[in-house]
Amino acid sequence: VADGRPHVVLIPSAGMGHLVPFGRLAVALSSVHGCDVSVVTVLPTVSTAELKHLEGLFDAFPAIRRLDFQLAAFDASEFPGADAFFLRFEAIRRSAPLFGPLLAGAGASALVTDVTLTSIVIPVAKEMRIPCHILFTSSAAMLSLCAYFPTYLEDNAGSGIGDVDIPGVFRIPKASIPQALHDPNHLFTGQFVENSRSLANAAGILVNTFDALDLETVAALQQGSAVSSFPPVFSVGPLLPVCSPAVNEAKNPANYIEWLDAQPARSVVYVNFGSRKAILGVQLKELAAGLEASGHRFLWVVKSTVVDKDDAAELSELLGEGFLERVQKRGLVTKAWVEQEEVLKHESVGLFVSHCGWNSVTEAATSGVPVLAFPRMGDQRVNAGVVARAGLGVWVDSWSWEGEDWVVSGEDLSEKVKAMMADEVLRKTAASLGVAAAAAVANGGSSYRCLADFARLCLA
Ligand code: BUP
Repeated sequence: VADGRPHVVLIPSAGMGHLVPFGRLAVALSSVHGCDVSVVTVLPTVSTAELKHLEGLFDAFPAIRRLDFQLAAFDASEFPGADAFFLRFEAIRRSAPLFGPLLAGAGASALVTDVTLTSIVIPVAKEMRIPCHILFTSSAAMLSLCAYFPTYLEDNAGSGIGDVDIPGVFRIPKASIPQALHDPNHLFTGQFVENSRSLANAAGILVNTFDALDLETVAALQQGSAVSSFPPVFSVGPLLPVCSPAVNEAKNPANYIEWLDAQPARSVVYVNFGSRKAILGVQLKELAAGLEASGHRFLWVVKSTVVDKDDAAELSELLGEGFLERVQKRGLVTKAWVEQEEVLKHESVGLFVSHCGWNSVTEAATSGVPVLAFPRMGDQRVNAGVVARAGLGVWVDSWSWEGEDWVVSGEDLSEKVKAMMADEVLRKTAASLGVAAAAAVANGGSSYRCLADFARLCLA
């Protein structure tokens, strides 16, 4: 603690879904809640998007310090075919012995680590007597699954994964349990179970959510219904976008904001499945057919590779011959990064077709834009359940993955889009969630107070 200000060191892991909320937390703690903040940074990043995000953050907020972390040598050939982001989690985890010297040099008074690193950072923090908190970057529903999962495995040893009935929360159907967790030998499963077992040793858990989205689940965790002796849970969301041009990427060549400016209010369907996973060619073509058949205007961010650096395919090749020409008057398709918060806030946007990465869900809620949930992997089906329960959107849970070969037909997609664009009740419910989100983070709101309590705790 310097000059009465706590020094909070943030330890994010890989992928935009994890990095974005850490950046937002860094800004909120540093600019609003009187903390000195450092962010542990591993270079090179897995994706270009992460690198640009970090550069923009440090440029725009010089008060936030960058704490470079050199990974230990790591032989990825042990995990043939593994996802690049999971490999990075593992590389950071195996560099655990290097965290002690890094943190000692930094003079940290509190740590906030990503959940993917919990089991390796908490022991280091304990030895150094630094309180270690977690920023959980997904929904409280997913946190409850994470917390309860080790108990579930013990109670159901040898019988495989089925529906998971979380005491005091709700039943998460088998089909919504992240795919990797069905395979006990998966790299992610080992990391997940170890981290889950360590959650109880954290000083506190910050969740990027707010009462109108996740109140009952957070209450169940607080009351110890899901697991006993759970650490305090702070609902601090929605963590607000960092509004600085320096944090935004170089201008998208598609000039999408100018294009949105020219569209009527709430007439555009915005389609973006996140930064983390490629979409099969056959599904891309069905999506194209569905958007075309819906008759609505659309802005579509297409991603066809897992890591953005590898993405060289032409749009015309990906979406089928003649598609771009046929929709050119009412559709804008781009492979480049768009500033999603800016898009969602734009008054021409009336619907968000989303994979339900948790940041995307919180951004839609903040902007009061209805979501057509189209979850694909990981925590996304659990998050889609939150979207549907909170009334933020609609989830057709039969739109499921089947291995990697799932496909939703263009016809089904188009019918759903048409119905949702015409649904005034849904629009009003989503708008009311936007109002609730703004109230939660305003000075004195529930999430504002939780973050202030957390900052005070770091000072103690
Ligand atoms: Br793609 C894309 N613009 O074009 P999620 C993403 N984003 O601003 P993910 C853009 O990246 P996981 C783009 O606003 C959100 O803050 C988006 O996070 C931003 O999904 C973030 O929504 C993406 O959590 O991660 O990246 O698939 O699945 O790990 O949650």
